[in-house]
Amino acid sequence: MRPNKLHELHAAKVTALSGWVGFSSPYVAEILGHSGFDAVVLDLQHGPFYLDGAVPMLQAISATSAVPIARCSGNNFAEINKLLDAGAYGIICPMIETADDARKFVSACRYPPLGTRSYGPTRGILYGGGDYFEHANTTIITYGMIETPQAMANLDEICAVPGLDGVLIGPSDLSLALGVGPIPNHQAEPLKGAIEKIYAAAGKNGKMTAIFCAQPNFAVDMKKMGFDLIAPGNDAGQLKTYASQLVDMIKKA
Ligand code: 3PY
Ligand code: MG
Repeated sequence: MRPNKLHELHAAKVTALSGWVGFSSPYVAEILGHSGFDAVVLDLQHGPFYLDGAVPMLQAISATSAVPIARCSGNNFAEINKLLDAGAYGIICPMIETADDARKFVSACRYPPLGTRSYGPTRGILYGGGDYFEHANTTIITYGMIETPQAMANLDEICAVPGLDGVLIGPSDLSLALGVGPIPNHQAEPLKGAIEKIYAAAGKNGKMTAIFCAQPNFAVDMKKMGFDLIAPGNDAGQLKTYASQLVDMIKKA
């Protein structure tokens, strides 16, 4: 099976960077895949597309060296199975709140005897290779998102769930959970302490650490902290930021 570069970067203690696709566009997925990112995430939670839209984007990512990852819209067995069958090499599950949520999520991603994933890797076997079944359970990465008050209360139990490879912090929802607005300020409490707490709990349990950071200085600080995977914003934010800077720079010239 084609290896998962994110496992290799983690073993080498190198921070991986991921693009994040909200546009319903294979072309955008392909552009991000050719931009130097180690992975590209398709966002089925907040992006305006469903499974039919995700498949051509996974095909587009195949033409690049980026690892195809999908954030599912929820902890849904059928959707997770379809995304994996379509060739996703990792699933990010939003709003994991309890150890039971995490176990249910992991089970959907793993073939028996480790889990309950159903066999039928229609496109996964094309992208991954003929020995897909033998290696899928150890190649595919499971990230549970920590972003609610319940998740913070159950943090240690969630991080201890076997088969959960990593935790991914959603700083906007986490900030809302902590009683501050959705624009994260990682340099101030309460978010600063919450990130440190999640990072420590993940490390104690041997889990990978991942975080979405819309602001560049946020991403740089998280890299310095040692996060395994950082998504420095999404396609829409990157386009808006660059376009605004360009207009500003030329107008001032
Ligand atoms: C959050 O910040 O809540 C996220 O889910 C990132 O996309
Ligand atoms: Mg969120």
